[in-house]
Amino acid sequence: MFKGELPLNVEEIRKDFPVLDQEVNGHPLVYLDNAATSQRPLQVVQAVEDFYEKYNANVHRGIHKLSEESSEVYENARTKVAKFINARSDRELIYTRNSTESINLVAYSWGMENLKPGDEVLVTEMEHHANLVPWQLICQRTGATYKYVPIDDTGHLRMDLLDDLLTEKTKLFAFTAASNTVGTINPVKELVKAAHEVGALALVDGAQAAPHMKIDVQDWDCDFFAFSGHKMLGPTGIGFLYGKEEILDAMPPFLTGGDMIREVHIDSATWNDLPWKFEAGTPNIAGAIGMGAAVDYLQKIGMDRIHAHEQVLIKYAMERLSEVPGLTMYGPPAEERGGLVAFTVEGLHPHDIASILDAYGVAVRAGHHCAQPVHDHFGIPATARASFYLYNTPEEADALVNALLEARKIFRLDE
Ligand code: 7TS
Repeated sequence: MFKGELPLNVEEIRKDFPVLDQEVNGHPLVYLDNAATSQRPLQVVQAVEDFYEKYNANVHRGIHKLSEESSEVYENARTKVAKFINARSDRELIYTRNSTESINLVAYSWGMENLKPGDEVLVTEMEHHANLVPWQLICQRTGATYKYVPIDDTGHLRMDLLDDLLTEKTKLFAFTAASNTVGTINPVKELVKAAHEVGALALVDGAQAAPHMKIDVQDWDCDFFAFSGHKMLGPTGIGFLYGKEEILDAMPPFLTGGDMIREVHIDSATWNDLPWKFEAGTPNIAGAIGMGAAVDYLQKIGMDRIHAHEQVLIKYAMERLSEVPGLTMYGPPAEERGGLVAFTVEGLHPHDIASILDAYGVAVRAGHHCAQPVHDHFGIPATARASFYLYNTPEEADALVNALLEARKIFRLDE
């Protein structure tokens, strides 16, 4: 039983998340799949509803009341998100669909323009596929060499190899701030500095970091930062790319068409200012507006407190999980990771684990979590993963453990 104190008042917070208040298969829902996508509070749902109900109109277009209002709220949301990560200005914050699109934007726009044979792109073995496949492809197309920093068996990057891997040939170092599988929180500032020392740019995948900790892109000094709204209480289909203004300015457009232009003639076109240069076509207006409300919500609670809360939860969850016979957890100790843990149980396939947990109302993800190289490293095809967020409780970690003990019984592993 949990005896400590929780940094957050979960009872109050959960009132904003009615979706959590339901039964699944006759048990209270225990939602531990937050790394895949979070739930959204009423405030976010309301903001989206208000837009459609009261002032729906396209942005940056007609000079009429509704369009002016939607444009204003849409751009205010950008300001909120830009401030949330401490960008210097709104011009450095581009709306995309998700982290995947943000990374592809950099790969196609910056990569196709700047990479050539002899250049190197460095990634890491703990990346989500979204930060691997674009670089594999762009390296194939440009003739640049693709390299990676391996991880060790504790789920840390092999920092001892960094000096050899980062050279004057390296043009870009793309790495995650926090792993979605081993959970490791990487030393971002140190990695960015190492990239800059050899003249490379640093792209940070923030999909698993932005929802869970205070982000300061100026302090990190990263050149790009990609993150997704749907993992941080926002709607699906809205994501973000932060980039330093002078770098974004020098990059060619990614997608082209309406909105991203200044002037178009029948045989030529010029580009709009930042950030709109990278925002072709009608954007996800409702998504951006919902995200403004999500950022307000997160900031009201406080990112430091959210991080502290998850630290308490993951420490407790890992202690409890270690009581389950045959269970192996992958990655570093609780203090060095975000609020998620991937594990296997000897004799149980991760998919069987997930379906039995579901029978007890516990939602986890099973599979390779789009991080197959991490699983290759440990020589396993899949894991089950429990990922916590601000509305989770230690009692939910208990429910997870109890359901796992039931799974062992069902598969007669205790006989
Ligand atoms: N980078 C990391 C570290 C991620 O965890 C994810 C999504 C992405 C990038 C891609 O984000 P998207 O919003 O573009 O899809 N991770 C997961 C996950 O762990 N389970 O489902 C999605």
